[in-house]
Amino acid sequence: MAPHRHLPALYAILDIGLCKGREPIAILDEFLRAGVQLVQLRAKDCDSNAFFTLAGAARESTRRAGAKLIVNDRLDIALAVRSDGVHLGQEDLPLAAARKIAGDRLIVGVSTHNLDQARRAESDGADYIGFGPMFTTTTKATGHAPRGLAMLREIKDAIGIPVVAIGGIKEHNLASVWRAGADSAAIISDLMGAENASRKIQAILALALSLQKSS
Ligand code: TZP
Ligand code: MG
Repeated sequence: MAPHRHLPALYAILDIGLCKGREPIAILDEFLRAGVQLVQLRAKDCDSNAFFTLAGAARESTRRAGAKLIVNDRLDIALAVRSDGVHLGQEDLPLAAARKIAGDRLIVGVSTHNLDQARRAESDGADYIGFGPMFTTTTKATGHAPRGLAMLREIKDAIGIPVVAIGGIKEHNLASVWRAGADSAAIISDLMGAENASRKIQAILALALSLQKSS
């Protein structure tokens, strides 16, 4: 994989709906200071204008930190702020259409929930897949039962592009997900709700290092 498409072991998601009155960019900066190398910006309840403004600020912070920024859902905003990538769900713009517009300028990730979707995402040219929900999560009503580690392993064995596991992943079960073959683990609530996010991130990155996961 081209170096600029490399995914670190921790895929942090900054969810604007979980900021609890805190300034989103201050949270992002704390993540980055603690060593996060890739952040997805997820803003389900923002209008386009607010999402664009936030994404622009997130772009500045991530660029300063030398970290990657992935914009969730919105290819237009990803392109407008020159993020590193965009993340698309099964109900978002189809991958082929996104590729036609973005060409090779963006990392394009696709959410998948089963083997068929994972294979299709790979053959349609995704740079990585999200796969989950791994475990029970209350952050998103996914409509899917937890997939578990055995299915993660099956997916990893079946495809060649990086797999980002997502859903219910926390500091305490993270190692199991990496050991089952996830190239990266996406975390929302365990980071957004952390009393001390810096300490949690540093512990997670130390764990990744001890398991020889790249960051
Ligand atoms: N997609 C599948 S599960 C999920 C998303 C966005 C939510 C993950 O959040 P958490 O808090 O890390 O379980
Ligand atoms: Mg989406």
